[in-house]
Amino acid sequence: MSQTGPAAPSVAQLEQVKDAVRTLLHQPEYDDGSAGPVLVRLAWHSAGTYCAETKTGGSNGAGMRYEKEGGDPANAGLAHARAFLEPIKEKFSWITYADLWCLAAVVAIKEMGGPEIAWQGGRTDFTDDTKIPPRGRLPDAAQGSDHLRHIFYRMGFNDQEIVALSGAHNLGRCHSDRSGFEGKWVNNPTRFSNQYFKLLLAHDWKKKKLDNGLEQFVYVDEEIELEEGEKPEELMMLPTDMSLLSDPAFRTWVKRYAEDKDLFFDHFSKVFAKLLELGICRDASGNVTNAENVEDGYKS
Ligand code: HIF
Repeated sequence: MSQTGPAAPSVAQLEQVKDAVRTLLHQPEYDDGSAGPVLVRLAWHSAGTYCAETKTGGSNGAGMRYEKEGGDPANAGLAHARAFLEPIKEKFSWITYADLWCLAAVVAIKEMGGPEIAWQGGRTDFTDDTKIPPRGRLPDAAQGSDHLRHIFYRMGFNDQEIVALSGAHNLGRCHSDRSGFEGKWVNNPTRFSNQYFKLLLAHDWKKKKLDNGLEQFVYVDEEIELEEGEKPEELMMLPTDMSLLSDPAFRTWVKRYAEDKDLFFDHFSKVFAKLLELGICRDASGNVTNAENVEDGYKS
């Protein structure tokens, strides 16, 4: 039997939460001064466990609150994002963690200069860890295009959508104590733009082996004039990022998004909205129908 979820919050209630997220984004002591990028990664990892065939995983449940999912090495560092949001959850206890994580990413992307992304609430939080899917569903950055297709086709995305999503690596950075990779993709990692695609195409990225044995790709702008004592800035790409260049079907979209920021924003907005809806079943009025009966598993 399917039931509808809790009553939808009013527009004013939602605005209060969005305002609170906007305020917390400013974190001068953290990374590049913004909580935005890690909040985007939190939302993506909450949704990116989805499997279209078995209808398991996805953004319902907020499973990362449990060790089974939160302790997955693929989610290393996301405790920071969850901690940033905790005071908001305390203040607005009516919103579920699952909704808050997705909404925070939508607010963050917009605040960082990105597009408006359609968002619908109604997700519920698991009350135990039994519905959490097995680990191993998130992508491994050390691999290539076959792996990307395997992971993202499982969620129901196509090649164009994979490339559009990838533009989110315009934001944030890699941390040696989280993924083991190091550095940021673009010079300004708290500004959403199509710079990631432009840089991918513009530079001759060189393979660099890190002390931990991982390989990433780097570019150092040697032309740039430096002040005394300043070190040239090194930008990075993951092996998975580089596979967007070497794979012809992916590369076509990299070029289009590098040339046309509006097209990228339009496609990104649609595909990120789709990502956040993974695993959420709604009736014709938009009410979530898998929210209250998660104990029975996902039913479409
Ligand atoms: Fe990421 N991603 N991602 N990612 N990601 C990292 C960081 C961010 C992959 C690997 C990594 C997407 C896809 C993929 C963000 C957003 C998105 C890191 C570094 C790795 C290794 C983590 C760390 O060390 O802190 C792989 C292999 C992906 C498949 C292509 C999405 C499209 C690009 C879906 C997406 O939205 C964001 C934002 C960050 C920055 C986090 C931060 O803390 O700054």
